[in-house]
Amino acid sequence: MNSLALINEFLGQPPNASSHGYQIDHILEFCHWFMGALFVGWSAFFIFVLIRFRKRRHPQADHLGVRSGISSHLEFSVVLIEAVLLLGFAIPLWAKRVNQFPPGKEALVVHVVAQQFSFNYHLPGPDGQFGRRDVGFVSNSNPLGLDPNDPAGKDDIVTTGELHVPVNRPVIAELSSKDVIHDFFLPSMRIAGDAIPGSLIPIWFTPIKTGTDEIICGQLCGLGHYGMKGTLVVDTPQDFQAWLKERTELAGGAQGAAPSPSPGAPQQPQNKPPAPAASPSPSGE
Ligand SMILES: [Cu+2]
Repeated sequence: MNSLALINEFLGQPPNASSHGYQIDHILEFCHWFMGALFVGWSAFFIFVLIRFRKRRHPQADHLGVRSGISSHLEFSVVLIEAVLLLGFAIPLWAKRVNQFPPGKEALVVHVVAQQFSFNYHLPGPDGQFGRRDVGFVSNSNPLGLDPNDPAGKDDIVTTGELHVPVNRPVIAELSSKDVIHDFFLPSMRIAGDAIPGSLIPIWFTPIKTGTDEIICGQLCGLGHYGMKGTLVVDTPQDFQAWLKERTELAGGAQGAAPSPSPGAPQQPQNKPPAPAASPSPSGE
């Protein structure tokens, strides 16, 4: 297998660090070797016919062409190998990635909100519940628009640039975007997913190695796209808990400092900018 794996190294793939990544690596390796064999085979055949059917030897064209069945057999084998790759490996692996999500209780769920040109991460904090978000609350100090009146959001953790996850535990990342289409790409986890405005797209992976890896944006999303990089830190469970605690304390401090609306005011969206009374909102907001 090591000589097969050479091709991934040659292509510049970072070492795999996720539980499913080896399957993707195998498909990549096999496809590249198979395409290499096809390239060499067809090139040899091309050179062979150039020499074999040169004009000096065959001044008259032969209108019957090839009479042996060898080319049909060859083409059938190529189709067969490709069908096995697609039906036997690629589609089942894809189905597993998009259908068989780990149960929410077992996994770490994180909201990934892309914007030009960074990724924001939203974790639920110790209570395990995500606070409500609303575009009306978005500001420089509140990039995700967390509702300051929602008690579930008080302990939420919001970070930019660096995402911490624990090792050997499934991570479900729910992708969304504030502006254009981005792509949350974790090369070492062998997973990527588009972040599309108006959509919530979940992806999942299980890190199997601690360490620091790169997060990049996989869609050309604007002039600053090249700089849309982040860091994925895979911690031991203890380190992850310590990080969570530290971030929760930081978040608590920040939330406490935020001005809260008067307690007697009517309940829900009093922080929203008032909509003009005459025009009903077409978005149904
Ligand atoms: Cu981007």
